[in-house]
Amino acid sequence: MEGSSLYAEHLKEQQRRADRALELGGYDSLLIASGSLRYHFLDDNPFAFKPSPLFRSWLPQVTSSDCWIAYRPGQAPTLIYHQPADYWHQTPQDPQGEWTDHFQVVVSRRREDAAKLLSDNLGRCAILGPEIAAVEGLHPDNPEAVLSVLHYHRAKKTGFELEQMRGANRLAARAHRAAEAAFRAGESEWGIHLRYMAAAGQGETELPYGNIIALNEHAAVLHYQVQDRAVPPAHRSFLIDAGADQLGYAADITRSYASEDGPYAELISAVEEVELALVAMATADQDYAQIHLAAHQLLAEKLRELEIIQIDAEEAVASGVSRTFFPHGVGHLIGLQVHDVGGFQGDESGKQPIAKPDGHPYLRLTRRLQPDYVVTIEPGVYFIPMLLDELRAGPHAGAVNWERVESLLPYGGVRIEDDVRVTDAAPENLSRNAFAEVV
Ligand SMILES: [Mn+2]
Repeated sequence: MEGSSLYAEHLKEQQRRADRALELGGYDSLLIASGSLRYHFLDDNPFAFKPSPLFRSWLPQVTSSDCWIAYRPGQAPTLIYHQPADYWHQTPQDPQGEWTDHFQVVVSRRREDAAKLLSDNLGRCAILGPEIAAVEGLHPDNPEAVLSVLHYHRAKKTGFELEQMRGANRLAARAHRAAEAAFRAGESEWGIHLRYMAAAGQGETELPYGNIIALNEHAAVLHYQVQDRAVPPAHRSFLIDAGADQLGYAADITRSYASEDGPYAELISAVEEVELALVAMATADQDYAQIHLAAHQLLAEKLRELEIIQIDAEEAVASGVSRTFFPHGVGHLIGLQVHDVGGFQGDESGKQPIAKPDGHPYLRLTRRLQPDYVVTIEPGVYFIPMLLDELRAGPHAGAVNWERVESLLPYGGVRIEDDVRVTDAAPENLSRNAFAEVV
């Protein structure tokens, strides 16, 4: 069965990475907590539980709290599987599935018992997990030397991980289609949000991040987190940044739609052209920070062509004017976390961080790309009143065609984002492939 061999290979790779991390950190063994429930203040309702990404990288199939993976190089890993005696909640099912062939499974009924159930001598042990997972005898210490190695190598996805990410993109693409239809049908942000979740088959606590469902001016709010219940008087523009999850792996996709032809629709086409050019740059050995700087240059050229600015692209980039319209990074690593770890690590030691380019504080990735890294590419152009006011009050006010900007303010902005796998040749566009499949 192909799926089974993919997981087995994936697990072997996690073990190789752990071997390396333990060697460099000077440890004999590794313990990884899935985590524990957190409660609202003065309340007995827990927050939605998300297993630690470190735990998920070994066992994405197990999503319950208070589990522990124990691993000593050369031996099969052990799973302390927390299955409490509890008639108030649905308890985790008995261990089943392919992964049980690869772990020695020990069931625990009380979270406090985890240390006692670890019969093996673990020697000097690095314990990874959130503080809240601590029980007697097991206190996470998260040694930096170990984490750095694991975080660095997470950028490169295994075949198993790529399969999950392709699947997550298919789920998201199907839901994006449903959301676009809801926009065209004149629904509210809330209504579009519900259609999205229904089509993805995922609720708010299952999606990898909060949906950004922005109509009209709201598209200028980069992480717009409201879903307005009211149907707006007009549907001019729609920006949707929404993903999906498959076994803990995220998709992160953004699309922008115009309700009619005109300058805003032209802007969408321009940003899409830029986005595709940037995606094509995502090849092996490419310095990702250069893709970000190229985004500024290419977007500034479009701003000039569309008569939004009235200075040359080079000048717009050098003076910082382009940052008023494109004030975020061009993308990030993606995997078990939407903004995956290790974006600035120059090597596995974590001691050689790669600085962001001056003046670009929001870039999340500065590494040189390698095959099987998965990154997002997400240029955008926005009309953000706060940033426009600053520009207008400063020395570069004359760079902008303010009449044009005023006419575009009611549309908010445009962002287009795909998830892209780097290869030795042309990149694999997970998002566009998914949209092509779900037509
Ligand atoms: Mn993103």
